[in-house]
Amino acid sequence: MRRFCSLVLILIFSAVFAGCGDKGGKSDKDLFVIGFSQVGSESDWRLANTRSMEQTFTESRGYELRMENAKQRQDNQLAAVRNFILEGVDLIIIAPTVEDGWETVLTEIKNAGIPVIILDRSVSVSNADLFLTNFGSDFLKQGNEAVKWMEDQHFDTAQRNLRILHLQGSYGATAQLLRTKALEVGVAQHKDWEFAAQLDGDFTEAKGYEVVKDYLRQNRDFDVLYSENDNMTFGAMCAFDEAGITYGENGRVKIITFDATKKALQYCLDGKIDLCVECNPMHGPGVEELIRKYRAGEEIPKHVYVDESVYTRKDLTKEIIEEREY
Ligand code: GZL
Repeated sequence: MRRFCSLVLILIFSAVFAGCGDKGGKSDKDLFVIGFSQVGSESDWRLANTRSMEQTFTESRGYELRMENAKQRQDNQLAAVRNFILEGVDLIIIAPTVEDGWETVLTEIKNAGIPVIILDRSVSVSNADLFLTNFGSDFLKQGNEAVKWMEDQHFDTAQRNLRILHLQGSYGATAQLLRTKALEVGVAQHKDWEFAAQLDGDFTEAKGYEVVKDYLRQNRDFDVLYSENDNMTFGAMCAFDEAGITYGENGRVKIITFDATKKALQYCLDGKIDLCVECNPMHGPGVEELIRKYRAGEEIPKHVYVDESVYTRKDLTKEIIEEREY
């Protein structure tokens, strides 16, 4: 009787999961199969990050990259990752939309015996053993670089405080949390700095334009735009243009932006943006090196930070911008 029940269960399981994940886990060409849950395609930075991963993990280099675009929704990521488990991929890479909500699914992946790399942003979990490594940027350092630049400008606050318009990225994303933390600590440490407003631009150009345009209907009284990514900055610049607000080196409002994509660097060279804080999206080669080390049984660090810099107009030339990968 027990054998009969086991046979029935196997038949039911096979029937239920037969349609799930139209790919088997193992590649039929003996490739190393990577399931990659990407945040979305919300910004130029993200497109460059996806391009770097796709250019690195190619079949000719022995990989099958299965990337799922979550369209900036964590529930899409959780579904994609659970499908990767069912497919039995060799490794999972997650670029998390937000930090919270990962404990359960990372435990499921661990129980399935599949290694996980957290890419770009971070996850907030009780046990760091739930992932191999977190490969990305030091976002707090990025924010602190911007605050230091503001300090070095020695803005004239004799008559009134320095007023900062803060355009924030997707709430709960590590890049937003830490770029915001750096600025909020900076404002707390400078009694002559204050927030004009903190607006949610969700890391997109459209939302950046929309929220700044709406803000400008009733408010014009600010001196600095601290924008947590280039695409929101581009949207804000468009709203400033429509409102007749000047900005950049010879304008009334100084602009700080994060990512330092080619388009932002060109605006910086043109004197339209004052500070570009680099956030390097070209993660592919560094992640592949970590995977090679892991597969060779070598120890890999829990956090790996990419090299990044900051740029003002005097640091840039047309040639430097043309040579950049993103
Ligand atoms: C930063 C990354 C952020 C970028 C934005 O590593 O998570 O998300 O700064 C992107 O452009 O949307």
